[in-house]
Amino acid sequence: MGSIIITGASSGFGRATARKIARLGQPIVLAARRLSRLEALAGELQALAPVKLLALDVRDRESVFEQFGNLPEPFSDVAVLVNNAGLALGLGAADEANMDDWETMVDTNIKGLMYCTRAILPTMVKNGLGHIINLGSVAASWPYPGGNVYGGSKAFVQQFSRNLRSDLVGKGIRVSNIEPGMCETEFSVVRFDGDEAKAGAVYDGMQPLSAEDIADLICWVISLPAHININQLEVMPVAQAWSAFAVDRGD
Ligand code: NDP
Ligand code: 8X3
Repeated sequence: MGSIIITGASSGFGRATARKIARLGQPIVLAARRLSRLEALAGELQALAPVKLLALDVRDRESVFEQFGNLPEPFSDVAVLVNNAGLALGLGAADEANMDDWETMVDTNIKGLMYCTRAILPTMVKNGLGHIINLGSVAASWPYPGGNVYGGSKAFVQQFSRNLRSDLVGKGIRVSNIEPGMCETEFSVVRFDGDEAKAGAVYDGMQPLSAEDIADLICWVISLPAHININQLEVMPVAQAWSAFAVDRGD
């Protein structure tokens, strides 16, 4: 029975997935920067499953390889990696965007996900068994004003997930890219730099997805028989859909 690593387990999808998956009793590794949050979560879960906490910034390549490479028993044989840590910063137009925000999104959503994947893959290949679950977004496929680098980073996740499948075919490893639309977590609070009112307004008068909805999907994807690979799963709340093209009529 291999272990399950969840990055970004201190909030939102990661925390909800940890809560749900702990019921399986498999060893769980919870990773995030805010260790106090992980400690509180471990307090809830350790009666259900062995839990290991990692204070980890996925942007720190050395730390990712060091911490993932030195997991003790019974956590070292990783069966599932949920690459969930990620964020959006800002919703401004590209010509006004903050370069630091752009770099943080690239470093976290692209490079961090790359490091975690590369650090764990050799174990999975050696075992001939594994499942990488990446958290993409509808923003990977559908542009919206202010989505610029965030959407670009999730487009990387989409294509990287597919290319991983190409590299890993025949090695017993599954790769799934879950692409949610609007979901009320701390995502918008982070995007709007802690402005709770602005974040709350995003979900005013509509029913967004919940973190538990996404956790259910992640657990379902993992639970499928080993010969089934969900490549990509795009999910939106019913209250969200696409809009017409913007057309500049010069007025
Ligand atoms: P939350 O803000 O609630 O959770 C994000 C998690 O990512 C936190 O646990 C945070 O932990 C962690 N994280 C952020 N930066 C780092 C870092 N450098 N190193 C380690 N962990 C980090 O958001 P969600 O749960 O909504 O988001 C989870 C994923 O889902 C993200 O990849 C997001 O892009 C994606 N997503 C979200 C959608 C939504 O509408 N909510 C829709 C589509 C995709 P800590 O700060 O403690 O490090
Ligand atoms: C988060 C969903 O629609 O804000 O990835 O881009 S959205």
